[in-house]
Amino acid sequence: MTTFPADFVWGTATASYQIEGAVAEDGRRPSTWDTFARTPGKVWNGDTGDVACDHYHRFAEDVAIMADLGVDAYRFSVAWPRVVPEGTGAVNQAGLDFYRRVAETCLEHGVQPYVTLYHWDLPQPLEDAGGWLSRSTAEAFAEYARITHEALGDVIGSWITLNEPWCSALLGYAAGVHAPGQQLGTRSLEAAHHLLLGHGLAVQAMRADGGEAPLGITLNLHAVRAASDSEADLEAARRYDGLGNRLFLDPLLRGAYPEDVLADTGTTEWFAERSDDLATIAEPIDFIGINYYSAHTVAAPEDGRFSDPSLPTPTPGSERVVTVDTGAEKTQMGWEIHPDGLVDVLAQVHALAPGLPLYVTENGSAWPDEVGPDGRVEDEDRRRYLEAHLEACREAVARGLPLKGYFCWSLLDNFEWAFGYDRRFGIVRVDYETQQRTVKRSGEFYRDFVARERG
Ligand code: GBH
Repeated sequence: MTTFPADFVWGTATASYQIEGAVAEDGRRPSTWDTFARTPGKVWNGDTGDVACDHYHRFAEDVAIMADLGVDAYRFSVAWPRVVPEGTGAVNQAGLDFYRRVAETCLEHGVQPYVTLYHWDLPQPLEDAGGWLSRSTAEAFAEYARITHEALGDVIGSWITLNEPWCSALLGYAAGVHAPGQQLGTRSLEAAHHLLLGHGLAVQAMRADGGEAPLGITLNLHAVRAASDSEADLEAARRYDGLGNRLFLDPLLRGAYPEDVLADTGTTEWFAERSDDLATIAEPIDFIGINYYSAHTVAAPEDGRFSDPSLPTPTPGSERVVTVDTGAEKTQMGWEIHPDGLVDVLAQVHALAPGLPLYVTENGSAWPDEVGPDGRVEDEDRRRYLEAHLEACREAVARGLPLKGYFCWSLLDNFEWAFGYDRRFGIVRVDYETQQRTVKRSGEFYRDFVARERG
């Protein structure tokens, strides 16, 4: 059996708005997610991130739990509205101090801090000025990245500019199920472009600031399979892969947008006018992070089964694609479980950028787990999902893919965006009444797996 390299990084991941709470403390100002969560009907049960896991006050306990689990690294995100509360302008030192405390506590426990600069909490004033539809947001992001890099460069092991720009652009500006909740169809691709430009400008700004820490970006990649070899189904798969993966991978790694996707969405001209940005977007990076949850089998709809192109869709230009239920087991999110899809997406990126180090920066699953009478959480479903995907990572390494690390999503149960607290992804249970943490069976499994692999 292949063993993981000795320097393979084992980690856990979280994101600021999902865990911190303390949304009005020490100078933090509202983000688009504060606004969205307060808008009736947007988040299940009216949940907000106001308190969440109270990590802002309990981070030391949470880092200690990671140390007990024996992980090497912690991927957390910095909240832009803590550091530059209005999006541009005045810097809030208290915000930077908080993340320094988190990072230093990690280092004291031998846990390497990996920072994501943007995990969806855009300062509200920037949204009011056009959000990611506006080019100036990209420039503001680069300035915030420079400030944060300058302040924390000595304690951060790796920097990730954006988390999942596909979600920010398509779920935020097309499907409208994430903040800012807009349904603008193909204009969401303009948001995608400004996110990618913001990434490139941020990489340039951080490079100019100096330092050795590797710089990268995290994408949520969709493993895509055609339901059959028919031309129509292969075409559906091309469209789904185009919007879900290549729209982001190609400009970042090849310096060019996929022409078929622009043609499908009628955006060729808009993008042509901005072709000068591609050199910035393709600024060389040191690694790419991949968030992987599921594989998607797609087909062309039969007559009469076209989705209505006027309805909001996360995949504008792919209205003529249906997702097929393969009968595979699903998690509580309804996402099919396909561990081999993880190997597929890693191979897809590797083919595009041979030699570029790869990290799985998120992977995990939601299940309706419960605390048993003995106080234990026997989350066998989550444990099995985790084990199967860790074995997929082993397979990727065995095939020679340059996979350097794995971060389990998530350390803690947390605010699961539009689903509020109703979905639990943690390997550590959070009781939202008492804020008590309980390591689940899956967490113990991860601890033992990592210990065994280290030898
Ligand atoms: C991640 O996004 C986020 O980074 C993280 O904050 C979040 O808590 C975590 O996942 C769990 O959701 O086509 O209906 O099968 C995940 C992005 C995008 C993954 C949609 C699943 C397919 C849904 N997700 N995707 S579906």
